[in-house]
Formats: sequence, C-alpha cells, structure tokens
Amino acid sequence: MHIDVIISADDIKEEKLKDKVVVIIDVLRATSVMVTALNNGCKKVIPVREVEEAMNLAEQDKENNLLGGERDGIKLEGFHFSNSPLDYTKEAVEGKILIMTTTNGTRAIKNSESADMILIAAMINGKAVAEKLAALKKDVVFVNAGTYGQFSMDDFITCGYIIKCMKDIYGDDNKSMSLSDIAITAEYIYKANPDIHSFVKEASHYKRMEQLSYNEDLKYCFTKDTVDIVPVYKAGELKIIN
Ligand code: 3SL
Ligand code: MG
Repeated sequence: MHIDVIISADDIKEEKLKDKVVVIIDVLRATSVMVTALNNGCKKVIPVREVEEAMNLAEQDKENNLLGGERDGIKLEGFHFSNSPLDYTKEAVEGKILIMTTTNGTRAIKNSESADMILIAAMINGKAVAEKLAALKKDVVFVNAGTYGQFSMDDFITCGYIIKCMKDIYGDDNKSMSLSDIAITAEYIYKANPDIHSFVKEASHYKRMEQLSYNEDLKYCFTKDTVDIVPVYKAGELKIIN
C-alpha cells in the first residue's frame, strides 16, 4: 500500500488519483462539518461548488433540504447554517439532506471525482478512517483541501495523525506500507507535535478562526476520535459506509 499527500485543492492532478482511494481533509472546517452532520443522523450531504447551485438545488425540496456553508468563513445569506460543526446538532439535521458549499473543502471533493473511491476525514474521525484504509489495503492519496490553494498546516497535521494511526494498526507489519516523502513528513510533524494546538495556532486559517471568535469550533475540530463513522462520496453524495 502506497501513501501520498496532495497539499491543496488547486494541486490535484487527475493522474495522481487514478485507481486510488482519496481521503479528503478540510479539518477547518468543512470535513469536520460533514462528519458531524452525518453522525447526527443527516441522511446525506451534497457538496456543490457554487452558492447559486446550492440554492437552486435546495429549492427542489424545501421541506427536507438544508443549506450549509460559508464564504471567507462567514455564513451565507439565505442559508440555514454556517460552517460551524456546532450548528449541526441531531435536532437540526436528523433525517434531512444537507446541501453544502464552502471555499476550499467542497472544491477539494469536486476536484477529486476521478478517484476510485473518496472518503471524508477530519481529526474527529481520524482513527475510524485509518481503520477503513487499513481494511481496504489500496493505495491512498490524502487530499488536503488547503486554504485558497495554499498549503495549510491544520490539514497536514491531521493527515499525519491518520498515517500514524494506520501504522499503529499495522504494527510490526507496517513494512507493507510505503510512504512518499511528504507522507513521511506529515507523520513526523504529528509525532513531533502531540499537543496539536500549539502547532496549529501558527496556521493562518487558525488565526482567521480566532479573529472570528470561533474558539469553540477550534476546540471541537482538533479533538481526536470523538466520532467513528467514515463518510464516502459517491455519485455526488456523501453517505456513511460501514
Ligand atoms: O474552506 C472551507 O471549505 C471551509 O471549511 C473554510 S472555513 O473554516 O469555514 O472558513
Ligand atoms: Mg480548511
């Protein structure tokens, strides 16, 4: 099993995804939202690129469709929810369909559609994703959404955490895993910074979240393994797989 990492939604190259399992990470905050909503009983999440597209889709079944997302971290006018995972409680989303558009995360998913399989990861379901990948035994590419096309420390350390979990699962047998240089570096960064907050607080997107007073979101998004589901993206929709 070979493991590689792509550092932003703008760095995705189709040929790198061919026949691979792709794991999308936008820990702040899109994939943390998706995992939370589905864990709280949301029927499915439909990621779309554009705000207008999301609004038109939601119009088709106003009773069951919810709109969530952001631009520049701010809730969109006419949307039910912002991009805070804390909005997506059981009461709010159970049995509903969430149509979502965000600056980086939903774009990373859409840009990865040529992959063999697409899984959705965050810190809150990191271990569950590692278990799924270990069971699949296929080559993996972590696609870090990044921030506005740039490398993002927050996504990178999250992917390092998942790689470390995979190695723990494989134990002495981890020689069957080969890592690209960037995947080795991601794992190294995680291992060197077990207190994730002191590392990610230097990240530009973390600082932006602090400026917007999203401190509770930061705490939530960087708490490991509170959720054990793994969403899979297929035919335009995210659902839970077992
Ligand atoms: O870019 C995204 O997809 C968002 O997760 C960004 S934010 O955390 O809502 O600002
Ligand atoms: Mg992000």
